[in-house]
Amino acid sequence: MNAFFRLKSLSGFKKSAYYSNQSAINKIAFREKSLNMKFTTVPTKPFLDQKPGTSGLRKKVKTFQQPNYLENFVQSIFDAIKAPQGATLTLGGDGRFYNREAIQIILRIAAANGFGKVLVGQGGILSTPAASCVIRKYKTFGGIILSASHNPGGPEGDFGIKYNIENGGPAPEKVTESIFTISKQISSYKITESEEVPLDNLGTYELGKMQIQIIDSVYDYSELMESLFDFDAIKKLFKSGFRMKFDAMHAVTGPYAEEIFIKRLGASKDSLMNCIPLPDFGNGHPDPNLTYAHELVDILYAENAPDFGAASDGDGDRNMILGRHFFVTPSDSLAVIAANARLVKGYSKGLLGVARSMPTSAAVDKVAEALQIPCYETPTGWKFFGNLMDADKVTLCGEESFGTGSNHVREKDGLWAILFWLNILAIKSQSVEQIVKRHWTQYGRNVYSRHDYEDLPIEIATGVINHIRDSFSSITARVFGKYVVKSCDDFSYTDSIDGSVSTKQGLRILFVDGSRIIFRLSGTGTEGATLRLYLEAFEPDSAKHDIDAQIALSELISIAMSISEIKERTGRDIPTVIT
Ligand code: VG1
Ligand code: CO
Repeated sequence: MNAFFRLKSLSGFKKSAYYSNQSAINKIAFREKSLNMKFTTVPTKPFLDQKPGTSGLRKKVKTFQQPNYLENFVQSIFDAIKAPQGATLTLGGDGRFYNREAIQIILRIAAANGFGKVLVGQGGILSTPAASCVIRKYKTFGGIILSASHNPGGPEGDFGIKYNIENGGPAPEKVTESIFTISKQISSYKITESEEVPLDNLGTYELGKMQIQIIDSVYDYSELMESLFDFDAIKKLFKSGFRMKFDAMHAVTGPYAEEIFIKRLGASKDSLMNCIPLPDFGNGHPDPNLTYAHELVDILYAENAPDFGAASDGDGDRNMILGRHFFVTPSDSLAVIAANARLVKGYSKGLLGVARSMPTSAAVDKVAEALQIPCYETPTGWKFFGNLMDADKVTLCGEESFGTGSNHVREKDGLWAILFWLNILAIKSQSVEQIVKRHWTQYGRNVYSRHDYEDLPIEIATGVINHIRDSFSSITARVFGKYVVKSCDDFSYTDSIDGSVSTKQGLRILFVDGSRIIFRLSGTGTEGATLRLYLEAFEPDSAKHDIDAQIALSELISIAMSISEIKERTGRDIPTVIT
């Protein structure tokens, strides 16, 4: 045993006892005398590029590995949040390359900054929704999540870090702005000296006065899921011969999926694929969409395809839903979940309201109207939903970018969405395709697609955006084929709870018939710029619902091309990714 921390093994405790005997464990751990720690204050110089984007600070691993880069940002977080002495922090990540090293550094900085306790996911792993669950369940002051979500990992890949507040959700803009301001002025950080903290065994360690508790977050998260969904009904569904294929894409949800689908729900072992988390995601791109999850897509479109397919992303907050030979757009998935929520145990009392990000299709708006509940439109990024959920204004939230979630945590939640669908399927005895098509017949179809142009030179991408904004006055009221422009704007949002205003959240071209073209630049990339084009057209006529989205949207796509001059300005004939 080294000089700086002591392990109290919990192997004598059963899992359930582990949680109910929390205070007993603490007492045992504290029987050991705290050791004197050697704190150091290290002088540093600011990096000027530590501005958090849509979801935390994301950079190349190599950037994070520079001396003091991570340390500066973590100290800036701690300076910004001003946690009281002795506060508890949650810490974990998606397991990507550099996760373990970063956790060791953060623990030592946390100890030097006066935290009393850190809850760390076993092996340093916590999916984003599980981290949100842990922050809420154990009422920790906040949490640090290490993830670059669906961005590729490995030594040449991406790394990321974000701070979540005590409600379990991403820090709002006023906090991320304060972190950025501090990061530009930082002159030193505090750190303790320590040997490596073992992260793999459940147990409690002492690092000076700070306690480190390695927790089994798979258990906490699975319990939460079991409280929301009818596991018996889903078990019966699997017993009846229903076949599923879930692709964890070698990212964080593998262990969670094993516990929930195999152990608790009795699905067969071959229901899961790519469930071993790897630091480089098996050299893949853990983004659950038709392009990057093609291995799963091929299975679901093969002859003897399973009934249901699903995937989640690097940090487990995104989901993709597939039926046999059928893809459910995330916007439709949100609408179907909202329309069927009352069938599901945890939501049987109905929904308080729903919220979607601005570029997400208005399919859920139609459901909200029918249910006579409020529907909110927020800027892109989950951080804008937190206030609405905390104020009990909404139960469900969603984004077109494969993110769906509810007020059970304050993050989008991939496995939650998949379980929601399984629960609906167990009750309705209809196929995924039937459920979606009947939904369209009832509410009309919001035909939707997103085209991404990745890795563009930044000046060219901003040039496209500026050009579109400049043409607003000349295109308003103009007629393009069967479409008439109603209005154009740069979306701005005023939070109805705290009054904060977020401007420049995406360029909207709105048409008289409700169709929309939206352009915005991504805030999660680490190289060049990604230009996103979102397209939506409403089709009330069920005789036309079977049409392929790209064909149905072809006229809007050419209008978008002509207004934006994307092809001329970028030299790209086709988008990098279409979802
Ligand atoms: C993208 C998505 C956005 C999502 C964000 C974080 O942001 O469009 O809807 O909230 O990623 O998701 P951007 O700025 O690149 O468009 V995740 O799973 O990457 O944390
Ligand atoms: Co993610």
